[in-house]
Parts: sequence; structure tokens; C-alpha cells
Amino acid sequence: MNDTDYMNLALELARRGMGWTSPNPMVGAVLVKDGAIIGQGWHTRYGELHAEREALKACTQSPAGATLYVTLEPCCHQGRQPPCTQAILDAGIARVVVGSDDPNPLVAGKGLNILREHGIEVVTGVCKEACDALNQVFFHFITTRRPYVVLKYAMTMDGKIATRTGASQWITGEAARRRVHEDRHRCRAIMAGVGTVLADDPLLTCRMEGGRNPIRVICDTQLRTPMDSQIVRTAKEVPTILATACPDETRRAAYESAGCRVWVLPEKNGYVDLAALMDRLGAESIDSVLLEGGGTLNWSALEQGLVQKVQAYIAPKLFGGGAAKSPVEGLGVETPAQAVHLKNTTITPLGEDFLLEGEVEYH
Ligand code: AOF
Ligand code: ZN
Repeated sequence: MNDTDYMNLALELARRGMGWTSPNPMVGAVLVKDGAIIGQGWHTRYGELHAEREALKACTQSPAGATLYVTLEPCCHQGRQPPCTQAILDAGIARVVVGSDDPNPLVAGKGLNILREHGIEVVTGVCKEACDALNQVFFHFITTRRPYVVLKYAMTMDGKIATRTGASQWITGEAARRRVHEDRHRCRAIMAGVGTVLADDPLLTCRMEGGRNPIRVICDTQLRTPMDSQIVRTAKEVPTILATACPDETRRAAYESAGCRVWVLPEKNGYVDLAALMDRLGAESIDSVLLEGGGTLNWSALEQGLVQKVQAYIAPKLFGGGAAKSPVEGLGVETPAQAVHLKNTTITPLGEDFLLEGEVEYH
């Protein structure tokens, strides 16, 4: 096994934390001495030991002189956990191989410097692309303090998210819908507009085995969410936030006694100010949002530059209908040159459907 192989193993370990480490990163670590793996670990859950200390704790023999493979630059600050650089020095590690740099201002190169200053051989950028890809959400959140927003929708090949009567169950098949629930587990919050609540009465929960529910955020400018909707009826079990521009105290109290949190935010163009909402979500350590909005909300979020990634599930079907809804409505752009562009696109077959994904390009 070489450096790349060990780093790939560390990456595999890191992925085991998926959905549980938010808003902290997924990290994996492997300790190797004389060609043998003597310890391995990963960051299991937010607030628990960092991956490096997990690997040291799991050591089957003295780690003195060993090489540490870690997917992210070791931290050097006292946070919820003590600095990993100290644990590495105390353990007498000889060589540290790192995947991603840590853009966290508390770390950002300082971790690597401390190790080098103490005579440890440091190698960086091993499997960097894969390590960076794993923590896109963390990197975005730690540098902007706003959630990473994934705009998700399922549509037919002619670009409809419902038929002309508004019926939308189901567009995609089981494999695609299973994948959506994995993403609901991975994202800290899920967001929809009140229009979707009124039309579909959705639950917006995660139905993946062993998964966790995202916090539900409903953009409800006028506070129109029905008290007998599934969202309100389950608000005591599933965290729910109504984001509104309506300051009515009586209605607010009714939602609150049903278990919802109500955030009164500024209004912008007749709508809850989405940038203000993102700031508030970020302040509450919500690092990721799966946006399953209707066309109006989706356009507003895109127009304001708040979306990082788009996931289009495409079913090999046609609905037709001039009045049938499409995923992004609002005003739209005027010329093709003004289009929102996506980069690093991938396509994944899921049963008979396809998942087409891309990152929004901002200039
Ligand atoms: C983790 N797990 O395995 C590594 C992290 O104050 P704390 O303890 O929550 O520290 C979080 C920061 O530590 C995090 O933002 C990242 O910069 C660094 N590394 N964090 O939660 C880990 N290696
Ligand atoms: Zn650490």
C-alpha cells in the first residue's frame, strides 16, 4: 500500500460520519508503522473526538515513529476538543500525510506549520480532490457562515414538476426517491415554500433507515401554513421553522404552541428576505439546506445567488401542458447569455431515471 491507498482508506472511514458531524467536517485517519496499519478512526459525531485522536486511541501498539494519514489538516486550536497537533506531537508521530487544507480561520495552515516546526515531515495534497469533494459543505459554511444550498427537483423529460392539474406523485421511481432520502439525511435542513405545503401537504422527513430528519424550514411570508397541515401537526417531533415577514403575535403564538419556531424576517420584493434567512440559519449552525421549493422560491434563491448546487432528477416521461409547473419559474432571464451556469456536472442513472447534478458558477 502507498500514500494514496492509505488516504483512500482514511476517506472511506471519514464517510462513515456522513450526516452526523454537521456543522463540522467528516474526517478520517489511519496510522501506519513499518508497513502495518496500527490504528484507524473517524470523526463519528459533532462534538466527539476528532479523527486523529480516535485513530490514536485505537492504536494496537506505540504510535511513536508512525505515519499519520488524515483527510483534513489537523487542527491546532482549543475548541470543543483539544488541538490535534498536540496529540500528534505527544504521540511522537514522525510523518503526517494530509488530504485537504483546512480553511477554518482558526487552523488555515497553522496546523501544518506547528507540525513542521517540531520536525515532523508533512506531506499535503494527497487525494486532495476526493478529500475536498467530501467536505464541500463544511468549506462553504466555515468561509461564508451561510448554509450550502442544494436545489433539488424531480421533473419529466419535458421539464414539468407536476401535471396541469398539479398532480406530482410520482414523477421518479423508487431508486431516485431512495436517493432523495439519503440527501435529506445528509442535509441539516430542508426548505420549501408555503405553496408546496398548501398543494401537497408534505412531511419533509427522512425515510432512510437509521437516517435523521432535517430541520424543516417553510418560507411563509404571510403565515398561511394551515394549522392542520402535516408539518404543523408533527412539529413537536420534527424541528420546524416558519420563516415569515408577518409580525402577527397571535398567530405566531398559535404556531409556537404547536411546536414550530417562527422567525420574523425582513421582506424583500413581497417575499421573506432569503439572504437574511440564510444568515439566520448560518448563525444557528445550520450548514446545509436541501431546497425542495416550488418554482417561485427556487427562482428567488437562484436570482439572489444563494444556491450552490442543483440536482435535477429526470424521469423518461412527458407531461405536456402549457400550464403544468416547471422547477424554476419567477421572472427568469432575458437572454441565453444571462443563464445560470453549472460546472462539474455529473449524471447518475437511478433505475429508469437520471440524476443530473452541477455546481452553480458564480463570477
Ligand atoms: C472535527 N472533527 O475530526 C477534525 C476537525 O471546536 P471543535 O472541536 O468543534 O473543532 C472543530 C474544528 O476542528 C473544525 O471546524 C475543523 O476546522 C477542525 N477539525 N473537526 O469536528 C475532526 N479533524
Ligand atoms: Zn482536531
